[in-house]
Amino acid sequence: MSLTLHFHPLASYCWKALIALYENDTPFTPNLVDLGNPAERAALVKLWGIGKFPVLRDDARNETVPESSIIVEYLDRNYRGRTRFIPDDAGRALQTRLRDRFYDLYVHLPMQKIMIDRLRPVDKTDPHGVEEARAQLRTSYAMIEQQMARGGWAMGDDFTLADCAAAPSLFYGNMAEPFGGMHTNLAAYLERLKARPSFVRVLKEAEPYFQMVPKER
Ligand SMILES: N[C@@H](CCC(=O)N[C@@H](CS)C(=O)NCC(=O)O)C(=O)O
Repeated sequence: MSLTLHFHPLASYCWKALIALYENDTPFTPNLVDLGNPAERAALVKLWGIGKFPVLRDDARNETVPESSIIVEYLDRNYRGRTRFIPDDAGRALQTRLRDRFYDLYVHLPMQKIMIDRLRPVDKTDPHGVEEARAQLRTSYAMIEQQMARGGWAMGDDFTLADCAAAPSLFYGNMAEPFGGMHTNLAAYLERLKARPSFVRVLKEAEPYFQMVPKER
């Protein structure tokens, strides 16, 4: 088995890579990294100086691939399966990458901001930054609500990279800043994602760690 995923089962960006691997039953060796363990953190930093996961190591091709979107695209290119993450059509490929950027930058990052603030010492929290993140999430939710009026996946009929990005960001986003009753298309999209077998598996594997998710104070 040439692929190793360095990850943690609770980490939202790692879910993106796991969903892609599980979609196509791509064989890989999971390496659970405990960032609280200095040796394990140092080993991750050696692979990718930024020290964030997921990181995919491919011994067969002698490549180390960081960044969840790049990992999913790398799998699509080199370990292609029944689910294609980037459409062949150049225009649709660009739209797919745009939706992936949208979910990472305008849902995932503000969600992380809110969650990580909960871990800060009480005298070091950033209420203004958290309020900005909440406002960003509400703007993004309203846009997704319109996009998803047609049902289906982020790009329509086919499950793509954009859905790999949407699943973790919306799952945790709904915890950080709940959708509220008026976003029915958005809520229905998250339910479709949660019923997708690849994501069902990710959530099941994360379950033993869910008590580590930071709670609102
Ligand atoms: N842009 C990166 C973000 C990765 C990221 O933020 N990973 C988080 C876990 S979800 C992490 O490694 N956090 C640990 C840290 O920042 O020390 C990606 O798409 O992979």
